[in-house]
Amino acid sequence: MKNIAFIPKVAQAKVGQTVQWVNDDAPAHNVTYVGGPKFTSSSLMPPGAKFSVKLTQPGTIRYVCTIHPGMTGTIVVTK
Ligand SMILES: [Cu+2]
Repeated sequence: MKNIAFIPKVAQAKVGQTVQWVNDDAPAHNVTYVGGPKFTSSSLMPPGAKFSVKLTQPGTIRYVCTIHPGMTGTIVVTK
């Protein structure tokens, strides 16, 4: 997370991999599940906080930061 955005906005990953978000920004953010393969959303992440999710099934994950409108991200998970 940087400049009120998820970077990259769209990521590719494989089942079995773990994705990690790092808040490399000044404001706090969160990672909130919207759709696709289910994961448990993060709590509020202050600057420097890390959050990870293990990818267990294929599909297109959509998530947002609920604090900042337009701060959205996608992970395309393939086998
Ligand atoms: Cu945010």
